[in-house]
Amino acid sequence: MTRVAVIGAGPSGLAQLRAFQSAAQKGAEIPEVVCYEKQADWGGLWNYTWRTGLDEYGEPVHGSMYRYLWSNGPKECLEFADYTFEEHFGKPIASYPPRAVLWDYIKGRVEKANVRHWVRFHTPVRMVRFDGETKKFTVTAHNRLEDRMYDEEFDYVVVASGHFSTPQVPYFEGVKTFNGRVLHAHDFRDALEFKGKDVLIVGRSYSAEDIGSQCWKYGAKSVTTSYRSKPMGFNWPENFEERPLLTKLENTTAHFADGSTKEVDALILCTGYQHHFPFLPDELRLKTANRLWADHLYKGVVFDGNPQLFYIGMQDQFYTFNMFDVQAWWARDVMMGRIELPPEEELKANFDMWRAREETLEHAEEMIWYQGDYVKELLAETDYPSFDIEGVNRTFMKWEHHKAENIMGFRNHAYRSLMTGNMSPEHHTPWVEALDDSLEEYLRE
Ligand code: FAD
Ligand code: NA7
Repeated sequence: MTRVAVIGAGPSGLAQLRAFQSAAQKGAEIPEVVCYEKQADWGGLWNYTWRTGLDEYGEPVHGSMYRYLWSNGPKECLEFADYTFEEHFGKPIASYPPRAVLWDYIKGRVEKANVRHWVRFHTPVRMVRFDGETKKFTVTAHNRLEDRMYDEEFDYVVVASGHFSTPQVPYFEGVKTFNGRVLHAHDFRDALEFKGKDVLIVGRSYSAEDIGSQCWKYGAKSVTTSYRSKPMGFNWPENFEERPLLTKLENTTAHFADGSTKEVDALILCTGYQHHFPFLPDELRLKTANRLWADHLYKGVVFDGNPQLFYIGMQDQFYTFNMFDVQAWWARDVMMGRIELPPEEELKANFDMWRAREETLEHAEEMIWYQGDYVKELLAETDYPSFDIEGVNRTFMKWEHHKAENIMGFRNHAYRSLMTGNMSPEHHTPWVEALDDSLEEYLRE
């Protein structure tokens, strides 16, 4: 029997499990699927942990999410086409759910699909090897509950271990003797730690924007973000400002590229993450920057060095859950022989076409249409339920507009579901006043 190993049970890995289960549900004979997950539960980053550094077994902590995190984009843009929010919650809900609500939703679909027994929890994958003669992979995994390592053979491997967990940490002069707390976004957990403090953030992307906004919301005295390329340019509140790049620190004084200085209590490096796969040998390991068209992946999914190896969710993301779904459905169909991989030249030409277009992209709007077109291409080749991708793009456009209008108020808006056609209600409390991020509070009438 054909055997498939899935590494990771976050949204990408779970998309792969659901893809196979949905084929089985329709009567197809499916391969045996084994999913290895190093954490105690599924949901990937959405499964919050209070831990930082190393976990209870001494493994690097996967989680980068923090308390009070609310979706940074409309939920209507990530909705599963085969399992709507309305089906899960029994009613339409507001558009920017906190983490616990999204985690509940992700879990709901796979609980319904009844695939938990495919997952081996507490089991990090240590190594994957490929034998060119037998065309089989050997996966070495470590069962941490029994503290036992073992090998198993597979025909296909799907890497779904995420790429927002291993921080990219630049050095700044004087950081060694800075008299305040220094951390990377990966280790940020609770904004209340920074209440009353002057916080300095390096970075200008999602983490800088959201961690800065959170620190402000939970009472930081001031927030200063520092950019390398260009400012985010939102209409920030009065005690929130953007400055050019940090050049050095002297005790508690931060110096910036424009010659200005500021006294700060804490430094949070929101400087991004590395694609990090310590369990893969050189010839199978994906090496790419965080970009919309990742290096080495044909159709954004198949590893160019080995057509039995797939990667899900490795691109930079506007689209998330439903993009992972179409990728997983497509990979499934290759593994099940429903899609025949085109010849190498054709795959390469397809890759070059997407890469060339990626290199012309300048604005977020163009990037969103680009990723939407990519989702469309894969969707057309599988039986994943079709959905209105242009409608999703247009919802992203509204989101961009709402952010530009009011960065601390964009989450008060509501959008229409592209899956059910129903309008979502406005949330009962404006985001800046909503300090309790629990599922119960969010769903309260
Ligand atoms: P992950 O969620 O990272 O899951 C990977 C899984 O693989 C984990 O469970 C991990 O334990 C497991 N794993 C890793 N290594 C191994 C190993 N060696 N062996 C076994 N298991 C392993 N997206 C949105 O749509 N909306 C948001 O608001 C949003 N906010 C975000 C906020 C933060 C702070 C971050 C970091 C990301 C955010 N994202 C958001 C993007 C996020 O990447 C996706 O939503 C999603 O979690 C990606 O799913 P994934 O399965 O690819 O990766
Ligand atoms: P991103 O989106 O990869 O952004 C990384 C940011 O870090 C980006 O603004 C970079 O600046 C900045 N960066 C990286 N290296 C440096 C150095 N050396 N100096 C200054 N600035 C630097 O990561 P995020 O953590 O923001 O977002 C990741 C995910 O988390 C995302 O999908 C969200 O949904 C949540 P640049 O812009 O290149 O000038």
